[in-house]
Amino acid sequence: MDGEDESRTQPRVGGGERVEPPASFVEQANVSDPGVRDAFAEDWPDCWRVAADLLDWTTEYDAVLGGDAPPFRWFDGGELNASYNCVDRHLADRKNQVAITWEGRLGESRTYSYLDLYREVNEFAAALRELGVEEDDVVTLYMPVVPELPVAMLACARIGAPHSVVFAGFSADALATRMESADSEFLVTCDGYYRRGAPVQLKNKADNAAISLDGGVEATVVVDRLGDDTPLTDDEYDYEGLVTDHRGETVDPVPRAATDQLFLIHTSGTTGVPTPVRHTTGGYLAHAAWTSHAVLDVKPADTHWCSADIGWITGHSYTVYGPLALGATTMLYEGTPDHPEKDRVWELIERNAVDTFYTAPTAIRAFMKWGESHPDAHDLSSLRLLGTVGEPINPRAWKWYHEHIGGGDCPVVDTWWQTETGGMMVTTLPGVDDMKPGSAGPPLPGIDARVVDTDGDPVEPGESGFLVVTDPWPGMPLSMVEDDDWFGARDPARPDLSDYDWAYFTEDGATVDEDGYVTLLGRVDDVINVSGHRFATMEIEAAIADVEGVAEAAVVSGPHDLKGQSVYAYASAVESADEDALRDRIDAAVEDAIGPIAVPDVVVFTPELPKTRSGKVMRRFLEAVAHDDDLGDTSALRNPEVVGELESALADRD
Ligand code: 6R9
Repeated sequence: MDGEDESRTQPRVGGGERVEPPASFVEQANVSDPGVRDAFAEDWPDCWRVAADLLDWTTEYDAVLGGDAPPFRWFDGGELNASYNCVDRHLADRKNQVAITWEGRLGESRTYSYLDLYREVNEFAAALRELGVEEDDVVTLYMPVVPELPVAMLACARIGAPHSVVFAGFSADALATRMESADSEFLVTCDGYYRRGAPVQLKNKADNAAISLDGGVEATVVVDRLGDDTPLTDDEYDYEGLVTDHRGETVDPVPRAATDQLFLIHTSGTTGVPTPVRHTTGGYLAHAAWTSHAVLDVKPADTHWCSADIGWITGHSYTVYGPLALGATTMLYEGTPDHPEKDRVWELIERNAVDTFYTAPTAIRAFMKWGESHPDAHDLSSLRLLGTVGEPINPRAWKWYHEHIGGGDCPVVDTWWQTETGGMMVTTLPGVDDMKPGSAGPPLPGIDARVVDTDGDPVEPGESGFLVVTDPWPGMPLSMVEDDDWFGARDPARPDLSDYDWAYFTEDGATVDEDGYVTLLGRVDDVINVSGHRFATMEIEAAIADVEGVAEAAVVSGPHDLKGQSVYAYASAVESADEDALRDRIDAAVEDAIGPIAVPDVVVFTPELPKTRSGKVMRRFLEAVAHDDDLGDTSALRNPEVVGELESALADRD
């Protein structure tokens, strides 16, 4: 990779710096009209036609946006099928082009052309129907990143059955909670998968979840990933066997209303109870396709790699639905970035000549730590655009990514969005806007996102406030417009939005500069962002509080070089408890309740938690201790001596 740097850097007003997109990129960009923001603003909401135009509709919509109050109906009256849009319609032009290229953990690869994908999606859709899945039945997909996962998603979409993907790293309990919350009686899973080359069992977790479900599971389909003959009961089916039984069958894609549910996905709300977020067929798909086109600059001839697990929203929108709707090749990777070697990601980019790469700051920080010798050993010249998502990226990591991975001539898009938004909301357009390392950028055209103070008024440039979205957008979830409680008061630290006709508070803090570029400051609710994944502190606390020997527990976020934030748990033990044994039990309990990813990085034992006179745990102090920050005024505490004890407990640990 040569270091030729076409982009210039210059000081920016208000500090930081600006990086212009390289002219060679702008020339070929899907969206490069500098007037695009104004054009969208003048023609809102009809501007969103450009997104809908990327899709094929079986029935044209009557209005771009129906309803000026909830429930909003994007592309009202229109009908379409997501599986048709992601598969069938590409057959005419590119039936032999690779739709999915999969790189497995053991070094194996598999490719599916659009024709292969069409066949398997149809066959599996026929199988699901035979198992009794009807339109609007929710099918849970508890699977690692194997090609059968997008096949199952598209097969569900084909028959109008919403899918609910549950990340394979979640525990049996977490799976059961999500199946119950989604009222889902059908499950597709794997016997297991490989982690760092070693097999991990998954089916037994699914079995344990099924046992705890009141209604049980009507049918379970098992993908054979490990190759050991897992014994199956009468209501369990082998994936390969089902597909073979239905070989050559086709299933007509069911026309769905634009406002019909395409899928649901759970996210950690502040309350600690996983919240189902239900996305629509028309608005969501249009939003995912448009942002893949305008922000990731994906073209049909491209190989796009989004490194997120499909179990998270990022994988839904930018591994599966967006790139496939555009007819591109999407790459799936089952493994970890440092196995078998720390250059695995660069080797895969070189081998597959990846054009657009989308990953998370946590990964970039790890790459940086491992050093540039790993990317330098590979030819990364196929890359045209780089993206990040999931948490704020610090300017140093941004520049490292831009220089060492992009060779200085790939724009970097820092895309802010959420499970709730369905797709990107705040980011530069790579063919239009200058970039400012560390700042996500302006809201996308057609998106009204702003930073407001506690009164709901826009803040002055340079001041911080709350990020809110004050107009509906196509990728907004059904849950948001149907559930009045969605905006219910959850936190005293929230802005007053009563002056707006409608507004959504994102629970993120942010600042904005004089050019309208938004810099994210992190969550203002009790949600921890570990390696780009959301967990409510209450969810983890509940698991710890249940452990025998623990009297009381509180969880806050602490700093972490690589993961962004880490889970700090404070626990007071009952007198007789042995702390080492307790720590093991705490780890096991969190792993059982949620999964290994949420296990606390630090557990501090303390005789008591710091509390106000009214008995409320003072999280602010726990956070300050975790961050080694100044404690400020401790006079509100009933037991100020505890803070000193906590500090020395942490110091002993280091
Ligand atoms: C897509 C996704 C959403 C939360 C969000 C925010 C954080 C996401 C970010 C970012 C700063 C970015 N977040 N992208 N923070 N800069 N570019 O990650 O969805 O898992 O629901 O998380 O992630 O705090 O509120 P989700």
